[in-house]
Amino acid sequence: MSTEHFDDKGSPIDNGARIYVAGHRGMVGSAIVRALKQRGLDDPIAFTSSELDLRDPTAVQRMMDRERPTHVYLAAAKVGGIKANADAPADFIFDNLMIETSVIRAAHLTGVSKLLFLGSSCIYPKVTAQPITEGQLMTGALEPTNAPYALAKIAGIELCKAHRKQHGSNFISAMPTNLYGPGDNYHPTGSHVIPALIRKFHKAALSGAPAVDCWGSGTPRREFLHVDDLAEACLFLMDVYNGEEHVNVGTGVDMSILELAEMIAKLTGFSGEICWDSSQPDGTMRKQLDCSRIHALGWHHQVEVEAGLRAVIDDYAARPDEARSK
Ligand code: GFB
Repeated sequence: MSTEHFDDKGSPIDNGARIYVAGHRGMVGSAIVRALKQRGLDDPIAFTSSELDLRDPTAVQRMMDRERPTHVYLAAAKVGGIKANADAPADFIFDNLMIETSVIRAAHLTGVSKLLFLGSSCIYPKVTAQPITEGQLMTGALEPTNAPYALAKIAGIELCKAHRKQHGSNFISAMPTNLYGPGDNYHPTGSHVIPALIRKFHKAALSGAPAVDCWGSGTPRREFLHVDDLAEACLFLMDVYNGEEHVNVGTGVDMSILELAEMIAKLTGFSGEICWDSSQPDGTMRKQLDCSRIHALGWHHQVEVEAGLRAVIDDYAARPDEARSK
């Protein structure tokens, strides 16, 4: 294992740690909580958005002063699929900037030992060499459908780096690829592609509909990571990584949206036609991550896409009708 990114500040989380998970009700935060519990750690410090508005720096500082966490997972974010981003760009940049600024600043002011900030693979240029290494950040223009969100996430990386540089804070950043898994958002238009297609194909299979409409051309490629794998990567990085540079987290394997649609059709039992609605955006054509850095540290994903999708679809199909819209 390379030690070039290590310094003497990091120490694995133990039972003396006071862990705060920001965003514990979201898909990523709840997976981190599951992973912490699997390790036998106590329930982390956590607040719902009605108990604490993370966009409010004063409220966040008050909470940090009171709770004095030692380790922070910053998994809270406003997230959504390609259309949600395009429809509400102001919310995506404002909410994310405010959350990051409030939590990272308060973590510094209360002397948090270590903080892990979570970003997204959309931080990279729209057109760039594949697979994408961490060093390709800010080497080209962003994808317009999610530039406000991406810029907020880039600001989060820089906030961590700046606090490290100026104050010696051990704040690290992880950039996951497209995620899926338990706790995903199945909103018909606001969700990401996996829950959107599960919802559409499952419904069509049940009703015997002859065709399902998918967005765009089907040719863009995406890399999909199960959120439980991401949670393990977060705990792993919290234990071993103390570097300034952000770390890509993915599988290293991508697939076209057409291939994804065919896989979800098969798994949901839909045998009709798959149609492509060219009035909807494709977004970036490819954003496959180079995961050499985290692989060299010793982490690899465990869940392959087909097995992960099967489990998620089984869970979705077993829900009562009214719970499928959530
Ligand atoms: O997952 P998704 O919404 O987000 O879309 P992005 C991925 C691809 O799936 C796009 C296509 O090419 C969509 O056109 N697609 C096909 C669909 N059918 C559907 C559908 O019914 N619903 C959806 N949602 N997509 C997001 C960013 O980009 O990814 C965020 O906007 C973030 O900022 C996130 O980075 C991970 O991968 O294009």
